[in-house]
Amino acid sequence: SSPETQHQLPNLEKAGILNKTKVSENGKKVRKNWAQSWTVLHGGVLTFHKDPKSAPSGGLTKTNQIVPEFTVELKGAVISKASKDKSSKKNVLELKSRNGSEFLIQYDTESIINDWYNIILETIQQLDIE
Ligand code: I3S
Repeated sequence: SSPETQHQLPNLEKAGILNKTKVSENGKKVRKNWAQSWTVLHGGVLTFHKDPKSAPSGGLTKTNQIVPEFTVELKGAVISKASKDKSSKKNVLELKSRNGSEFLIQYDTESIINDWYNIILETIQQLDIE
């Protein structure tokens, strides 16, 4: 197809360790469960993987290392810096998906959180203009 009709997925990609918790599902509040997560942004989708430490094997087997737990479609999502009442932790982002799921994302190193904030925001904006 011609370049005009090609729908490009955002080519923004990033992966790293973050702390995350779901805070709502289908618009309903759920109990926080903070855990470390190998987090991958690829093709406009953010995937949180299970904390290997939570696996029965303690993450010592290869198959338990990278198990997806939640995926968030960034099209139509909203990312913001969380207000103080959302968490007692520092450097917290709030990610709301179009289908009513809400996650908090946190990391003690501010620059790491800022990098994630910027790339998620940029991805959402790219998906908006498609
Ligand atoms: O927003 P909340 O309810 O104060 O969140 C805290 C609780 O989820 C707490 O666990 P319990 O559900 O057992 O009370 C967690 O240990 C805390 O980490 C949560 O608050 P922060 O401020 O860390 O997001």
